[in-house]
Amino acid sequence: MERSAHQSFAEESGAALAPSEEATRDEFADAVLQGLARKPRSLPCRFFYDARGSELFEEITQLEEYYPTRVETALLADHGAEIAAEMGDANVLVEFGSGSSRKTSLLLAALAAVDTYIPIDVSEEFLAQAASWLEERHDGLSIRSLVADFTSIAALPLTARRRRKLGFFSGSTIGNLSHDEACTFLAHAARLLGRRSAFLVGVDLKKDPAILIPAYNDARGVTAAFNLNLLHRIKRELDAEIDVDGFAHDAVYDEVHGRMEMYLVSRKRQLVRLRGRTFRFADGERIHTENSHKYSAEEFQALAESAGWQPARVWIDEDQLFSLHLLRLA
Ligand code: SAH
Ligand code: AVI
Repeated sequence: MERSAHQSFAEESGAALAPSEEATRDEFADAVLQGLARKPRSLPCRFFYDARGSELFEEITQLEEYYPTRVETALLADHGAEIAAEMGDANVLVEFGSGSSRKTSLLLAALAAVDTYIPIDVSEEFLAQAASWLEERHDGLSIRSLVADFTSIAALPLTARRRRKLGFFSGSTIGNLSHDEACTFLAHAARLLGRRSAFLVGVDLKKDPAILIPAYNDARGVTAAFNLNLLHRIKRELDAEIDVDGFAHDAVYDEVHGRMEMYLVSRKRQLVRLRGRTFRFADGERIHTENSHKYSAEEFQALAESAGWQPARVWIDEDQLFSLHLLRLA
């Protein structure tokens, strides 16, 4: 694939570049066919984020029950000066899964030496909107958006080379990876960011399931709509035959793995047809759509160390809901 061509063009234009629509659709179709054929059935959570899915995620972040965004934003606002004291000479901010970049603005306000921002996200429309929103607020900031899967991106644009970089991975998106995937990702980010860099990672803490469950099953049904949008997307983009109303959202806490799990549950016996294949669902049969792992501060630090990072600081709110870790590379 023309990844390097995309990146060199990005280098010249600063535009957000994406693989062709066809390549993206084929990758989506392959993942859905494989995921529905598997038992138990599962779909990768990165496909939640089409334009509608990203909008619904933003709505989730405004919900009373969904504390992570509110608490992490407050941590960034309260500790900006301390973050700057640790990493204030960084010139390039590289964000993984940047979404709306609302939290980024707080970080940029604290980090005076940052002149280049590289947001990486699979949600193309959202990247473009976020870039114009940030451009209006941060004069002279150069933005190099990359439409890419952050787990497999090969290199950063040339403009980041030999400059001091701070990585940012907010929202506890790292919790959507398994422990092994998170370790592989952290090691991959260390290679991308390079020597003398640091990484600021937002991680949701383990807590009472009575707080977690409503956060993933809110009273207004926004999380349900976010989960079900994956089926709407499959129907819309892949021309699948699916009765979306024949599925329901479910969210449970798995104590053993320390994670929230989301499912789409078939409300009846039914068939789903896609690209010449038929999938038979029993009444009550589930499709697993997302894990959200929760970590104690010590568990996350041990994971980061096993990936080659040195834990430097951790900030936690007084209710012990969310943690913000600063990791360093020698
Ligand atoms: N960081 C933001 C957004 C979190 S939502 C915040 O804290 O509010 C997760 C974001 O990661 C979405 O914007 C989604 O499109 C993106 N994303 C999820 N999986 C991804 C992947 N594998 N590669 C790149 N972006 C991904
Ligand atoms: C993006 N990610 C960290 C969110 C989470 O909490 O796992 C996605 C989400 N799923 C349901 N609500 C929000």
